[in-house]
Amino acid sequence: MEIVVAVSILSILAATLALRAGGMLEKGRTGKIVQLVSTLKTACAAYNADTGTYAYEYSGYAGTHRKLSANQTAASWDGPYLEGPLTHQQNPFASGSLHLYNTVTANGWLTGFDVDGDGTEDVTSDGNMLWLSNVPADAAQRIDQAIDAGIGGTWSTTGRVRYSSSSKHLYVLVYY
Ligand SMILES: [Ca+2]
Ligand SMILES: [Ca+2]
Repeated sequence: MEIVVAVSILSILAATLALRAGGMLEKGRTGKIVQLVSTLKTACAAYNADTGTYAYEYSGYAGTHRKLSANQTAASWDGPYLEGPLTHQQNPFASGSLHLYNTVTANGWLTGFDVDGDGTEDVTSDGNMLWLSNVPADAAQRIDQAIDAGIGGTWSTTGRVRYSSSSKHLYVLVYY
């Protein structure tokens, strides 16, 4: 009888610890993306101040497609603006990828961002948009809460963070 009770308590403890570890892992992933957005915002602002244009940075591409991390020939370019290239591994979700675009409508995924949540899109062309694939809905919502706190409307369609539950794509307006 006592052994049964002890085993039950142990399995409850193990389950609790596993849950807590899962929660911490999830928080770590969310934090990594929020941190990446902050780093990219600083880099994009500096690039824009120097060149008057919006940078793009595609993970896994050659230097000509990595305006923030690879040397560019334009005289006004004064980077690198990132410590290293943007890499697929900076998307912490399994098999996920990511790119930074210089338009918020990249690949026709979006028509724009309703930054203030009033129902009208405010940024519809030029701007830096970070795209991430394979983002689970619960993680997307946590990232939204971290960046879009207090913005009205539906969390997945308003503010600087947008999410498509069908494609599992997360879109973050980094700089505009
Ligand atoms: Ca608006
Ligand atoms: Ca949002």
